[in-house]
Amino acid sequence: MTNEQGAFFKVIIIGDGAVGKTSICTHITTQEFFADYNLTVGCDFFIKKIYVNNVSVTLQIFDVGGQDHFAKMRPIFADGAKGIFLAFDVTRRDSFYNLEDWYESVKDGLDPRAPKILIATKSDLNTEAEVWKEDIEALKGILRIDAYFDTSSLTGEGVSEAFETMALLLLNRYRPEEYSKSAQKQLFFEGFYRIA
Ligand SMILES: Nc1nc2c(ncn2[C@@H]2O[C@H](COP(=O)(O)OP(=O)(O)OP(=O)(O)O)[C@@H](O)[C@H]2O)c(=O)[nH]1
Ligand SMILES: [Mg+2]
Repeated sequence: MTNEQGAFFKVIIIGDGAVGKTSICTHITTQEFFADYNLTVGCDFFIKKIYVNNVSVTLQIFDVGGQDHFAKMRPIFADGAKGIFLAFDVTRRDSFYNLEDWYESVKDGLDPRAPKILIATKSDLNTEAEVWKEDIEALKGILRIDAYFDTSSLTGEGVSEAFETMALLLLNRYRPEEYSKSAQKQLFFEGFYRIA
């Protein structure tokens, strides 16, 4: 595995509407933050390149629209994903409890080795928190979560750490012949894409 070849992985981010999935993907790719809510129609995808120990890791992040209206499409977008972020809004307890159902709806399409990273969003609104440490510890056990991060797309807290950890876990879980970018013949540039 040479540095030039690099690694390429499809990952998905799931969670209820308005928890902040698109915001975190936007933050990791362009460092921007938008206060207005524009719901994701179907699915968007983002490309992010991260270096781990001098290996370039390209993440193709499928940002699945969380509104119920798009529920039927979830398994389609998850198909073949090599890693998963499960996102909940720390100020909305319902978004935390819904993650078990979310995971059920996509798990058949995931690679069985897929790293699972649990993400609490909106940590800048921590004074309004409705989800506590004990709840999070319990869910980590139930879903066999690999890593957990408190994040804010407004302040940037925890965002790069979450994506860097995903890249590291992916490199550790899969074999180079599976993730080699040239083997997958994928040509993408960093940024935002919309699936029509
Ligand atoms: N204060 C604060 N607001 C946030 C944060 N992240 C997202 N928001 C706001 O939450 C709202 C929803 O964010 P989105 O990123 O669009 O949510 P989403 O999960 O992509 O929603 P769907 O596309 O419908 O699934 C927007 O108004 C964002 O500005 C955060 O870290 N802090
Ligand atoms: Mg969205």
